[in-house]
Amino acid sequence: RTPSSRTIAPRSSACARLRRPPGDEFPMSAAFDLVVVDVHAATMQAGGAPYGIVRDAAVGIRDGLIAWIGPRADLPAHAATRTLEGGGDWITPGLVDCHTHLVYAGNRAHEFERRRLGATYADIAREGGGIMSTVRATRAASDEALAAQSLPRLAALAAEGVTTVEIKSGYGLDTASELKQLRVARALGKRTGVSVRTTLLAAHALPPEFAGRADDYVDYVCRETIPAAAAAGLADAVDAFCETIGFTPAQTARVFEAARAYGLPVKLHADQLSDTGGAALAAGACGLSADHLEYTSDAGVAAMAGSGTVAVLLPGAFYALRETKLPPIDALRRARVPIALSTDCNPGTSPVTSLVLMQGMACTLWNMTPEDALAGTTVHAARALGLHDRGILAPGMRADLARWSIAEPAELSYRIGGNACSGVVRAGEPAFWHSRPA
Ligand code: DI6
Ligand code: FE
Repeated sequence: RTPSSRTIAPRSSACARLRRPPGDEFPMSAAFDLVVVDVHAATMQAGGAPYGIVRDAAVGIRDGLIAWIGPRADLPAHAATRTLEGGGDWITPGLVDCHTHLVYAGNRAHEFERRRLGATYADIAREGGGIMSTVRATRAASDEALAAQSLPRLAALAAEGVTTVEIKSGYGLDTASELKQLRVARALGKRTGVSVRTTLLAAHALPPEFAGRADDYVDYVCRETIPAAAAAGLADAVDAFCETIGFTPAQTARVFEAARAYGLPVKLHADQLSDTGGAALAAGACGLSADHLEYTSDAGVAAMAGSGTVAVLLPGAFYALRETKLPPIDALRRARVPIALSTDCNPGTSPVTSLVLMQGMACTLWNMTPEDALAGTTVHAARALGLHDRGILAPGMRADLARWSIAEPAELSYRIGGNACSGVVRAGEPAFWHSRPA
């Protein structure tokens, strides 16, 4: 066989289109914008080898999508405008960080230090610290200042293979400031090339203006903030903090109802510090995800089973809060609830900007397997955002992929620290691709 004779010009060439007989899909040849070779692929496709592994793989990319993936020996004869050599590294789907609060202003390191020196949360709250200090700083920041302070956090995630990030509001707690957070989140996505999904979390905490009037604040969120976010097209979903120190299940249900009225899907901070029935509430509302879940009961897990609601677990907050109650991982597994992992990047309880580290912590602290951990930052994390076009490497999916200088996929969960990410392609565009010393 003579590949060159079957090779056609790239699809972008008008000539190739004109010459192409109707219905002829050129099964023996193809045109790609980009081809990735000399890699092993953990495709995360289910039903085959662990991790969906394809050794000595090649990927053909066209129009921002994966057009072909398989063993390099089977790569169709093709024309490609560009080839990326992987140097024997591994590739995975681009990672998806599906629960972050990374757009905020200020810094709470001094509170961390004071607590280590003996101050209590109550002392710090009395002095106006804690979450309200972040709210004050975020309200006071201009769009530019907020973006400048938040950019390094997004950049750190992106440098470690994250190609999609969810970013919540929740440090504005008034309509204008909540919208400012969402606007900055979207702008950071444009600026960095990372795919950003925004979530309105106005029901995160009670702002000082509504002290003692939580129901009035929920009214305000439902009548003003949700409609304004929907009208501006700034929110992809709505979230709430359902907790004894947050909002009650009844208040949460009202937030969900308002979200539904505006066609916005919901997610929930559920059962993080106590069992308030949050997991069942989220599943009952057809939520995209229920997040945290340390205190979720068997009944909560049963409610999630078969609901399609993804369990998003957050090892960084578990660690930083010195939590000892493990999320019900075995029960979730038995109930076949998909489990995602995320950084929960926030200044109070999870100052984390490494999603890969969350994989390792989930394995070591919770006994998850490295394969489940990688599924948790790829395919299941995408589903937690309602995204079905990414999270696995397969034809038709967005060509979001991360390259890693590792010897096998388990190394992503095994290593603690360092950054093994050696390349990223986002929607078919190389963001970086390090050549390795020979
Ligand atoms: N759960 C948490 O642990 C954080 N928010 C939430 O919903 C706390 C956020 C903060 O302290 O800034
Ligand atoms: Fe959170």
